[in-house]
Amino acid sequence: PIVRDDIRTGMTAEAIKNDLLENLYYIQARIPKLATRNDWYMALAYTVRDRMLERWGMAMESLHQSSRAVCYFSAEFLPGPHLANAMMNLGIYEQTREAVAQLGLNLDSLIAQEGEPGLGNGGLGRLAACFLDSLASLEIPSIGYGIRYEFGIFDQEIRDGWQREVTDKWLALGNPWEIPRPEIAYYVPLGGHTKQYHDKQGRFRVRWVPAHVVKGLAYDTPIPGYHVESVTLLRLWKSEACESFDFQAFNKGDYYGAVEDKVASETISKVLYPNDEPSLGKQLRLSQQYFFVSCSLQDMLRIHHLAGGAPDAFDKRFAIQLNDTHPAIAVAELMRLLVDRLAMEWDRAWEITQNTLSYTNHTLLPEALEKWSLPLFQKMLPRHLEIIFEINRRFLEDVRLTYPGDNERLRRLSLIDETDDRYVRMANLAAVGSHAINGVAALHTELLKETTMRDFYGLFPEKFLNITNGVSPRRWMVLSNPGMSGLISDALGESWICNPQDSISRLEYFADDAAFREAWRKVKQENKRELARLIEERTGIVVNPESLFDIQVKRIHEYKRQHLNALHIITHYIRLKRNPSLDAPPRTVIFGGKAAPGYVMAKLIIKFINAIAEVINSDPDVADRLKVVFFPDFNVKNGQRIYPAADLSEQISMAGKEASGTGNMKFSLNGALTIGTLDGANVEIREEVGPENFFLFGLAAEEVLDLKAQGYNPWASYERNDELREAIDLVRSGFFSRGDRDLFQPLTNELLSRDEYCLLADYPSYIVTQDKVGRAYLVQDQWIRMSILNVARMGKFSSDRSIREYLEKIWRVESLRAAGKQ
Ligand code: DL6
Repeated sequence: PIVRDDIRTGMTAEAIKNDLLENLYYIQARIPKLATRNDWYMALAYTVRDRMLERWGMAMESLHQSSRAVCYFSAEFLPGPHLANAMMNLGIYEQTREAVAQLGLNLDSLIAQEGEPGLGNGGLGRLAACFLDSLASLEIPSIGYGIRYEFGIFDQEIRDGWQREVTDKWLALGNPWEIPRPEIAYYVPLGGHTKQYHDKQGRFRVRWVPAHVVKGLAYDTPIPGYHVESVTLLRLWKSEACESFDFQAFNKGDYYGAVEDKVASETISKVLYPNDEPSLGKQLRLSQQYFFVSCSLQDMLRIHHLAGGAPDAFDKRFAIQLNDTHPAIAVAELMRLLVDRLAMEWDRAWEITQNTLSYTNHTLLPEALEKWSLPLFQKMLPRHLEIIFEINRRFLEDVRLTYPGDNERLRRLSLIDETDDRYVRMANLAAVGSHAINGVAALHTELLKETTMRDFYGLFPEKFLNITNGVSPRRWMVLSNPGMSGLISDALGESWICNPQDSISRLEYFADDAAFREAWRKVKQENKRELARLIEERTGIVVNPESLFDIQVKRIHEYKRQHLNALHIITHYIRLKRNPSLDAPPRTVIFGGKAAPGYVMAKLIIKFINAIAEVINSDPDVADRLKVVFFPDFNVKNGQRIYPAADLSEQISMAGKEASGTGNMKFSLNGALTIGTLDGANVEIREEVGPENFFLFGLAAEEVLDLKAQGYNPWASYERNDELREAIDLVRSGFFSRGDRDLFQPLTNELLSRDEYCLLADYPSYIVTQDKVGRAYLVQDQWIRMSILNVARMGKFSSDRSIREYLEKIWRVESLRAAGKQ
């Protein structure tokens, strides 16, 4: 990094301290004596941000100059707390620690003060954040575009074992990381109708006459790269009324009517929608999607124009990645802007649109594939519906030529679903309007081609490719697990941090070094002690840090099968009660994750886990052998404490359902061994770490399909397996619900009658494999070897590798370094 000691943003402890005091006085308006912890945190955040802004200036300049930039369109970004990550990336961690210590403050407590910007639900939003980290670290000219939700994902509290949702107040104490840009604002029309006319050249044109217009304001957050001079821009849009008052209404004395429009407009960026709930009928969600996409495209056209670019060269300047279908309306909006606003011919506009856009699919779950009812669409986006009809007309004409007479196929490919009522299919729109379509793990992409997007694959196979997800080794190793990262760096030097794929494999040699293994074990032990302290603080449960930490943290969903894990716990409990001298290591099973507020079964699963925990944790017979914890409010901040402490990572979704998973990568990169099915990226993780270092169980995706095709009968599985029957009967008897036999009936009934996610079919092999895990853990030295080998072989799963693949295969964008612009 450049040393600038002579100016305000110097990198020495002295310069940081001076800036910190200055920010405390002049931004927080506090003297040290009266400053609260939050004042100090804010002043420190501004101090760190100051050190990014110079780089920011350079980044903005190069964005305006560069030949091509990446724009990542995502309705969700889950960046996690910024402070510590920014200090690490800027290389000022130790100087800052010293600076705050000189003022009598503790850096860790200031870091802990930062709330979580929860602008995402889980995997998809967190992936977007890892991608921004990699884009910045690889010095790629790029912008992340999204929504500045006033209320992000809810905070989770557990009351009497049930999830309680609490409003997320992430902006309540101020957000020092964002820079409001009131001058960067765009008008976004909504509703109304369209009018046809002829322009001066006599050409046929369409004008949209909206019913109302909202304004989008830009809020910028700099995302620093690791030890580079570059930052990436995260630009989030906040909605506002165009005019704060409707003066006509105001003059008539209708004060409340006048503010109504203001309130309605601001609602658009108010709250993040939870996933796992059908989007049908959620008008606000469609406005959110359109709102942020329109602001972002208008912004890109402005940047392009300022740089002197002609509209015709838009696709040379920008590559847009659609993160799932949430921003898929971009296909119609870009067409509208090019054709209606910039008077471009349809065919050329269509070429530009397709060249610019590419689409990532993140799910095979049919209920997650977005579709919008036609009347709703018509009411809100009448012009877009016309454009979509025209795209569809031309597209289906081509399809007819390729498959004459195949009306069934035509119906499936159409952008309009006419099965029951009529809907706009957003995945079809994204597929037709993009030049590339990718899945997020090898298996997922294959299944996408064979199932969900089979017809599109048949039509344009060349568009399809796989890019397996990855995670940032900076946040998920260096920052979260300094002990382990330090050991690796002592052994290998630091090059692995930016290039794990090439360099971390050298760690394999150290697996044979007894002293290294011992050091590794101690680091894991310390991380577990830390987590045990946190668990006690948050839940009051005391756990033994010497026990096997068996962890499943992720959204609660039936397909992820947290209840299969629970069935294993019950079986293990029954065995321990029966045979106190059972040869198995003490275990602590830890769960974490939120359930969508309207997902009744997921919420019941949380209650189920807590109910089991209550009984087991208070049973003195198993006190030293088994503990169950539900860690409340799983988020990025808590994840940073949880992943490094895991011995065993539970990746037990029904095969064919988890698109990729990224938690599986975080665990393994922190030295946990995986028990998992052949699902999502588990398949590739197993390939990399070696089958001998991975605990595989369960049906493969094809076997699941076969089983279902034959007519799966879960009741037969229940009857066939004594331990399974005993476990389920114990639940049904009310043993875990204070005698209430009804409480968990929806859960047991589903398992015994339908068992959509094949828990009972996979139960026997899961139990056998868990036994294997237990035995392996008893041979500690061998376990540690496997743990080291897991980390050594996980280099592929860095998000830098994913981003390089996007760059080469889809975006064709050069890094600033390669282009010699820095
Ligand atoms: O690709 C990121 C992440 C995957 O790792 C998960 O497997 C997948 O479930 C998640 N998908 C979603 C889809 N939401 N919608 N729509 O969150 O993406």
